[in-house]
Amino acid sequence: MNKQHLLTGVSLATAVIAVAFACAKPKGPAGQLGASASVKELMDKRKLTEADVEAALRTYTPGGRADEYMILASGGQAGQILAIGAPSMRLLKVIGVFTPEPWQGYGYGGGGNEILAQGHQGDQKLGWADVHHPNLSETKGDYDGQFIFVNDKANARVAVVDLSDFATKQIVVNPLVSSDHGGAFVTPNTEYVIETSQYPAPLGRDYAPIEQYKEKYRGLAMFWKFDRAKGRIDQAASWAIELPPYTQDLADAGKLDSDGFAFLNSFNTEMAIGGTLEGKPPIESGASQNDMDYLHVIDWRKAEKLVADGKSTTIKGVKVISLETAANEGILHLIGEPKSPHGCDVTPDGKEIIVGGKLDTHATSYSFEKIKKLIDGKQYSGKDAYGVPTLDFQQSIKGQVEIGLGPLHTVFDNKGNAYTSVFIESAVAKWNYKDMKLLEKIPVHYNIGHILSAEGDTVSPDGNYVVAMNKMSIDRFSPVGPLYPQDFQLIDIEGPKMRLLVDMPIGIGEPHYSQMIKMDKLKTRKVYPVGENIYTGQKDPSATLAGQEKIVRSGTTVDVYMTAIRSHFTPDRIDVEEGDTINLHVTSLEQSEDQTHGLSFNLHNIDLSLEPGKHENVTFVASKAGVYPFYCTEFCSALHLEMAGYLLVRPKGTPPGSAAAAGSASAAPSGSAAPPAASGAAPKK
Ligand code: K7E
Ligand code: CUA
Repeated sequence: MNKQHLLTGVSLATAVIAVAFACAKPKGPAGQLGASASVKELMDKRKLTEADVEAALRTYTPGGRADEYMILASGGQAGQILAIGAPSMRLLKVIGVFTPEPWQGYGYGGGGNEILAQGHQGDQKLGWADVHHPNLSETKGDYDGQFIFVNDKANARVAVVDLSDFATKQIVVNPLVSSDHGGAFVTPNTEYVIETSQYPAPLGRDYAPIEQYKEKYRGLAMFWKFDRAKGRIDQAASWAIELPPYTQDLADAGKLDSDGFAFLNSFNTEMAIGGTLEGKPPIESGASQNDMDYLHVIDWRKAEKLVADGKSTTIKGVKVISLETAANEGILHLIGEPKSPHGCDVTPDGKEIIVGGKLDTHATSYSFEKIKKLIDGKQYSGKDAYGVPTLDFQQSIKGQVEIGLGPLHTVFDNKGNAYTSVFIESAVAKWNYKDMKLLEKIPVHYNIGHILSAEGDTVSPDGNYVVAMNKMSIDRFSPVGPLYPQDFQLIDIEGPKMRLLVDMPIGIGEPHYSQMIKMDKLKTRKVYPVGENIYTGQKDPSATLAGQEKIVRSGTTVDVYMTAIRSHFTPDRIDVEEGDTINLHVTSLEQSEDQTHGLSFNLHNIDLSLEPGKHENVTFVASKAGVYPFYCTEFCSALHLEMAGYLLVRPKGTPPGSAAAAGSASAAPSGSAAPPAASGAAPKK
């Protein structure tokens, strides 16, 4: 290593290391190396610089100590959400959201199947999603730690995850559009979860020839009404606004001064429709002709009132404010924005909207005050092709800052600084949005997409960390084949200079966005009350307590009321006939923290996770005669391997306990092979 650097480096690191050395004075037997020598030796051996050691001291979090923050990151194509501790950047959990997740028993027979089924579309049983933007629920513009919402760009869906148990409780399908992007953004009191479309298509998902793009294809802003008491989106109370077929992109909700408004940008106002084989320009270049696209300014409170007054039409069961009404009633205004815009981020005070253009070198700050004045005075610069009033760009902006090539997304600290991801340059640009000055740039590795900051989308960001979410990671990690992990880079922004602290590989998908919440805002449950159905939040009607276990047969239907507790299932034998339908109801009787059981059935694609108290219901058909072991899949106790049982499926027409069923010539004793608690042919309740 560079000894020169060690000797001459004058930095905080020196002090920090000196302290570390001092604190690590040896207490061991004489003859051992002094601690300072051994730390230096370690640094030599591991080729660590002072900066490395300082970064380690700032991020290392010993076991038993909680991280200060949690990052809730999009799982990208995995369709999940990742929970990551910060500053340690340790992965805590991958939450099953749109994609079945076997460890959590999500989508392998239990109640998670019903949640996933909410997201199916017609005959399409979707088994994945392209998750882009997780958004935490807010109260008065501050993360409240209760819920997180995410959108599925590929299939226009939004999911609700309850942060009291980190489980997905609802998936809603947008019946009007086929893809989304500007989502899932919440209004400051989570009145609405906003989801805006990406690729225009006929509303209601009907067919229209692409040649009728301008007449028939449309964009949309969906306002999903959130019922906080129920913890679910209320689909019947949700509504939408029809938008022109500009490819709407990111969105953000206004706050404080701009509360009641939503902002979304767009690209392809050229309305290019491709046709490369037909000799037309590809969408990519067709969509990049104009120097300006349109920032959409939506007055959602006004829109809400119009819907309440019945001034909407209904498409596929959703109340929709038509483009014409939106234009005429002052719901929607458009302002030019340069060039191929992507990010659209409202400042913590709600006074400005920052837009980054992928093919631009500026970040542009729009002044909400100016916009509001123009709207209130009806000072329009004109109208777009659909009759939507437009506002003059120069009169709407506060200014522009030259920050580098390919600015995308912007987050904020508590000192009036903005941090913009600069994609083409692979950098984070720090600039002050009060006096519009570029302050500093730091390289990141590589091709940064989104950026996140601690409590960054609230009215009061913390100002200590940002994370660069990089698309590429060449030379950053050990090779794992041609598909490289993405790279999260934690950056310390507390001091006058930004400092890169640590890289975290994300090996599950392309996370687009994430949010970072103070850990102490999360009020997480440790166990469920015995018998809770976590998908309804109620005690399940089939919850089974100790001593109530039974098997109830009614014709070809067999109801099994089962309990699980260290280290047995009761009953542990289920004797049925080929073709029988089994309704399995299983309750974990555990109430000790972290005492989870699993329940899997051989060859039936059933795998449940039974956290303490949890109840699950599974229905399946015993379609083929045979002997199917079931067992606990969590190593729960010393006798975990013994936590097992048998599903015995007799060939059709074979009476219970019949030795003939086994092909034996000898007579079998009569009687039932069902467990002692079986109650015969009692009708299903
Ligand atoms: Cu990848 Cu927000 Cu979908 Cu930008 S988006 S990077
Ligand atoms: Cu229960 Cu292993």
